[in-house]
Amino acid sequence: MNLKAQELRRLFAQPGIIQVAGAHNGLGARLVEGAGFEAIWASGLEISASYGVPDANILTMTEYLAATSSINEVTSLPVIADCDTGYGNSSNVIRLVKKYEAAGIAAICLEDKCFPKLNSFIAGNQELAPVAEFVGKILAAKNAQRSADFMVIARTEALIAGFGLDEAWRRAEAYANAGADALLIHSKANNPGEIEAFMAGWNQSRPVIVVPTSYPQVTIEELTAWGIKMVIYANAGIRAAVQAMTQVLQSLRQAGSLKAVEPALAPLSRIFELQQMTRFREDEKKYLRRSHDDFAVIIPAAGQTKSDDTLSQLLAERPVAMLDLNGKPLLQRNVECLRQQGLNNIVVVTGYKGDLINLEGITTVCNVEYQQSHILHSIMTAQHHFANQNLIIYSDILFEASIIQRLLAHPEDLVLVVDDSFANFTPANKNMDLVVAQAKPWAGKRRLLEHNHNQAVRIGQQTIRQEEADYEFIGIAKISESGSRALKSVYDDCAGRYRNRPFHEAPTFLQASFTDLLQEMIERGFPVTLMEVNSGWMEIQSFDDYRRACRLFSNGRPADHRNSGQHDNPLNPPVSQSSVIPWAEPRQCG
Ligand code: SPV
Ligand code: MG
Repeated sequence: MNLKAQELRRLFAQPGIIQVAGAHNGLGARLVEGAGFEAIWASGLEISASYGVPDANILTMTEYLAATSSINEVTSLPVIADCDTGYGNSSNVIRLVKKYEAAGIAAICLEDKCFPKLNSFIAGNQELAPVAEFVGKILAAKNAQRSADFMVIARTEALIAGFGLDEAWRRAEAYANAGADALLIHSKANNPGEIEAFMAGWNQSRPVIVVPTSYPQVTIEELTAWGIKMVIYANAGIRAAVQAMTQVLQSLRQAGSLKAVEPALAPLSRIFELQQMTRFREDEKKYLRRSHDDFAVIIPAAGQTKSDDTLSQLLAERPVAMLDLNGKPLLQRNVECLRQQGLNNIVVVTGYKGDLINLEGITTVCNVEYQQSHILHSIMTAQHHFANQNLIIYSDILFEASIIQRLLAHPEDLVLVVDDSFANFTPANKNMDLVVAQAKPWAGKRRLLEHNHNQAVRIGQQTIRQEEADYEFIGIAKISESGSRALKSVYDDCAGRYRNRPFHEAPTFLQASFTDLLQEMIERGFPVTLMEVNSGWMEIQSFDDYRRACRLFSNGRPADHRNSGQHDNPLNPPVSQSSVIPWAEPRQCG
């Protein structure tokens, strides 16, 4: 069934004249439909012009069909394909009909000139095909169509070729007798006189179509009065576009500024509308599944980070997440890294100077009790935004994508990213989240980290001495769907029991750290799995950390440790404090 052909037949069957406009692509089709026309003429002239070649069968049938299909695909209107002479003889016509009908085109129009045709308004070379030959093409077309509704329009160029009305009537009648569904009578006269005369003598056996390009003064009322059934404004669209584009481009070139021509430009929003961006967005929402759509990333950034040194001056003005690292806040760098991993649902819990956290595309939730509470409360403030699976990422760390990739692929339910390198130096951070593990790290040995299945036995900041600790929790955790359920239920249970009482290392439940809840889960027998890393992350807890981070991003991307020149050595920045201070510009954290 060809629904567009059915619709075109319905238009022919109803009273009144059908108004049709030409197009050569999907954009033109949308404009024609938007203007209220009832069908679209896939114009050979427009399609050829859009390629910058003459309307003389320079293009192939495949190219015309591709353009016609691009029109048909974006419009609900029936499309009438201008198929010139059929691109060859009757055998070419048979294949053409199969192809156009299969593409959902409502009708084809064949003209009785010789192949290759030349546009009717170009003088000379307008030789007509013998009537018998063209009748053969119509018979071939009608016989090749599959659905009864598909229409074959026969166009006579008798008036164009200068053979007069008698020849036009003779041919029109022969084509009607061969089964043509409608007749297009073309004229290049500068007034509609011969069209009116043709209609006066026409036997009315078939509906008649006209293309008034050369007699634009004719009115719809006149055409209707003469019994014309369809008028095709074949090339108004492309001529309007060429006129407007020429003027704008010339003015633009002269003025050297877009401002001069802006009033003549459609706003970009109009282009987006013609591209159906709204529909595209809705479809994306409905159907687009990104690989990690079932994850939320929860970033607790509510507290005021304390620092012993110069960094505290910066942190007095902004949360650590909004510290500027060479032109971008720390949080933005992390958000970009997460998005690159397909993690788009990012929830940041704000508190201290929370209004500064205003990155595009993130969700913010405010922990109004940030002054009295600690990180666990911040994380759970966002619990209504938890997804099936969740990542918890502290706001004062920087990390490489590879850590997130490994973590996302980790099969266990509650996974903490841990590092044992703290044992090799004296960290600035006195409050490390230390972990005692079931299996000791293989100190001084090379190891395959992916094959190391280890679990936490204890976790905390105060009750574990550095000497007994195996790992440091770096502040990144993955919690699966069942892990998230367990975490919530343990949290709810403890919230009731420990309301104003000490909870592991915390003086009250409200002041609990994430590690206190993890310790509780370990004690309740929930496996807390460790994913070991030996590098690929850093925290910003001192001015020195901060300065190193700025250096790392000094090229807009992390410096390559192996190849960094002496001035880029992040471990030994040669610059003074004042020369690396990029926060002098107020925009950075605003
Ligand atoms: C076309 O639009 O390609 C036509 C109509 O065939 S005309 O250009 O008037 O011949
Ligand atoms: Mg044409």
